[in-house]
Amino acid sequence: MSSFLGDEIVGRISRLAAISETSEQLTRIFLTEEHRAAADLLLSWMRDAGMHVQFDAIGNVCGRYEGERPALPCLMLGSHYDSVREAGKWDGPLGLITAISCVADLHKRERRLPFAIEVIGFADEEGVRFASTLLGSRAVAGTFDERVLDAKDNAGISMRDALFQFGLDPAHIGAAARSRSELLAYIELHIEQGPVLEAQNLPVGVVTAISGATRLAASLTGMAGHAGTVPMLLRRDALAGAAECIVAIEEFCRTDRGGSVGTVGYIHAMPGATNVIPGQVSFTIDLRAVSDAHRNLAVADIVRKIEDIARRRKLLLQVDVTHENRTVPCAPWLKAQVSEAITGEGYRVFELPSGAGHDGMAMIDIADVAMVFVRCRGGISHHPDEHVDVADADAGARVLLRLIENFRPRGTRE
Ligand code: HGY
Ligand code: MN
Ligand code: MN
Repeated sequence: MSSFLGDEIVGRISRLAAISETSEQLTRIFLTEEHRAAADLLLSWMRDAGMHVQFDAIGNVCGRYEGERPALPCLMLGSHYDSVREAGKWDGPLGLITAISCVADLHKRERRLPFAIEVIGFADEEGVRFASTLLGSRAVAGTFDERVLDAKDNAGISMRDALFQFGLDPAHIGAAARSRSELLAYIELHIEQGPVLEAQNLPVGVVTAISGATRLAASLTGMAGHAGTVPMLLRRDALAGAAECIVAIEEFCRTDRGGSVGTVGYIHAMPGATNVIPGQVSFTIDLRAVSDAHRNLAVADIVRKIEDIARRRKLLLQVDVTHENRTVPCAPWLKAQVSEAITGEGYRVFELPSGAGHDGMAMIDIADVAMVFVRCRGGISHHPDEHVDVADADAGARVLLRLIENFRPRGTRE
């Protein structure tokens, strides 16, 4: 089957994936050399697609393809180009590269629409380096919380200093903000990161809502000591306490009828020597649920559980919320246009929620949002085995291009 845009997209996915912290695995973190190199490549592709380009005040890449006349409001497309550690190469870049390829196709045909198109690559959706996420899209939405500039990475570098070292001035982040009047809508194509479309034997799906999430940073302080001389009953072992907390979080979520999911993705024990009882442990908690109300109840229950464990073990507990996002519904008027485009490409329309977070959770503050999901093999994501078949990449591109060319701003008569 001829691959309309799929081959170009797959080739670019691989080229971008080669820009990584290490050659063995894909890791591309906010405000690093890899961030800058990836931005340069993406900006070159945007230029080639006939867009005016900009690298904004927080490191997002932005391309604008003018409409029938200058200064028209835009349909904004995009996704993120940072990654988790040892990531797959499709999470983020598929939506961004597909949007660029769609604009390039319009440009090749010298097609201009009654609105502008802007494609934006967000610099930090995953929040790996500073534990706070959606930094690029929050800057665009004008909701960037300056307090996060004091957050420090694992090397103790603050975001403020990292921005300066990268060549950006934190004082200018406000310049990245856009207003609602400039945007007609925000639409993001993204891999599903789950197994549902594969089970439905469908290449694409319509997202109904983006699940909210709460991220917490916990630390337990006990008493370091000699591994050979301190009797077990006299220990205040912070790592054993953290282990009990982690099992309690898993047990809570596994038995929770409200369908919450809890993950401890990072843990650090100090001083970190084989023959020393850990005196200090820090770990993260990522908690999600099908509704915001249930997620908030689950967070409260889990914090109470780890408080009880800390008290019983005579450990000092500090737990802080580092990130919180409400569940964001996709706009019915936009979902209808996504469904039309899917039908137009000959596929059955299937709606599904997103368990993963996306930049639309920030962009909702300045535009209605919609998402197109593309099937990924085995639903695997945040893993090197993450994969999209070229035919599905092509299907996603054809649906997105049809959606763009038939897009009608809200309230437009049919
Ligand atoms: O964590 C998430 O759901 C997204 O991949 N940042
Ligand atoms: Mn991700
Ligand atoms: Mn993503």
